[in-house]
Amino acid sequence: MAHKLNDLGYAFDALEPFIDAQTMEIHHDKHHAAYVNNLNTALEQAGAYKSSDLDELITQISKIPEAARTGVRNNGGGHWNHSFFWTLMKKNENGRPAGKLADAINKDFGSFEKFKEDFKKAGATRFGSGWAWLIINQEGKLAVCSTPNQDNPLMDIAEVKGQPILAVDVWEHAYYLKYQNRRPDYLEAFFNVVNWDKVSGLYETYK
Ligand code: MN3
Repeated sequence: MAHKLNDLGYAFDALEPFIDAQTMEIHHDKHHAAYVNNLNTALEQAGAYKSSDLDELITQISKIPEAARTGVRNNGGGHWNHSFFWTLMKKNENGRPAGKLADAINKDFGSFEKFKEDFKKAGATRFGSGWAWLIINQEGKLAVCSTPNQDNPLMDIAEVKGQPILAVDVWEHAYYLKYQNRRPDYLEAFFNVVNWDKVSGLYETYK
C-alpha cells in the first residue's frame, strides 16, 4: 500500500469545545482512512502514476489515466486535504495572525474582520460538500475561494488556482454531530482553532 494515514498529531479532544472529540475521531479514523484506502485502490489502474507521490497526483489530475482519474481526484484530494487540515488546527485563545501574514491580510482584504467575513461566506455558500480556502494566488496575493467535493486549488483542474495556506472542511461530516445544520456556527467556531503560527509559516514559505 503506497499511501498511508498519518496520526492526527494531537488528541481527539484537543479542539473541544469548538470541535468535539467524537467528530474528530470519526473524521480522522473513518473518513480520512477511507480516502487513503480508496486512493490506493484507484491507483491500481493509474498506470505510470501508480507510484507517484501525493503532490504529483494532485497537480496532474487531468493527465491521470481515465480509469483512475475520478478515483484519484476524489480520494487523493480527500487524503491531501485532510492531511493538510489537521495541521492547521490548534486552540488559539482568540489569537490572530501576526507579522507578515497579518500585514498581507490587511493589504489584500482591508482588515482581518473582512478576511474572516469572506472566508466564512465562502464556506457557508459552498453548495453541498466542499472546502473553503485561503490561498496565495498566481499574482502572489492572498485570496479566498472554495472548491466542491475533495477538489483543491493545487489541482490542475481547479477553477481558482493557488497555494493553500488555510482550509476548512465544510462537508457535513466535519460538523454535523455538534452543529447539525448550522454550518455558519461551525465556521465561526473554527476561528478559535486556527493555528495561526502554522498558517504564518506556510505564508512565509510560499510567498
Ligand atoms: Mn472531511
